[in-house]
Amino acid sequence: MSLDGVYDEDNPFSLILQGKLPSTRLYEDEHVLAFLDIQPQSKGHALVISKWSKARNILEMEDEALCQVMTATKKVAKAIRKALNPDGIHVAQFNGGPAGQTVFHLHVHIVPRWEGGPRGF
Ligand code: DGP
Repeated sequence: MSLDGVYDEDNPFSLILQGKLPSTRLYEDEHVLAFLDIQPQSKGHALVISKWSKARNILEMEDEALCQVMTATKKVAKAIRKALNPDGIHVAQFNGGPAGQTVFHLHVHIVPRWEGGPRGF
């Protein structure tokens, strides 16, 4: 899937927001949701999404939604640090299939990393 195209209301993260797919929720407010990744790269691997934006990637995302997602990302990363005490934290976001994106509802990965563990991505 390239950077062009239309938003698919049946993508997994849309289904989670519609309550049609379960998720392990870590944080939410009226604008964003953070939940655990089902294919974690490490313990505590979380994803942050907008609840209202239909942006597939960062190029499409409204500045307001992007600010909300990134502010929540910082909040969740801090909570993960407190809970799991990692030595580092990846914050990653992919745009388009050739860049590694597989779910086309913009999301930010928060991946805790430990000394001696895999670096991932
Ligand atoms: P990306 O490659 O950036 O598009 O990452 C998509 C991530 O989403 C990948 O790490 C696996 C995860 N994922 C895919 N489907 C689901 C799902 O239904 N639930 C949850 N919690 N995570 C999902």
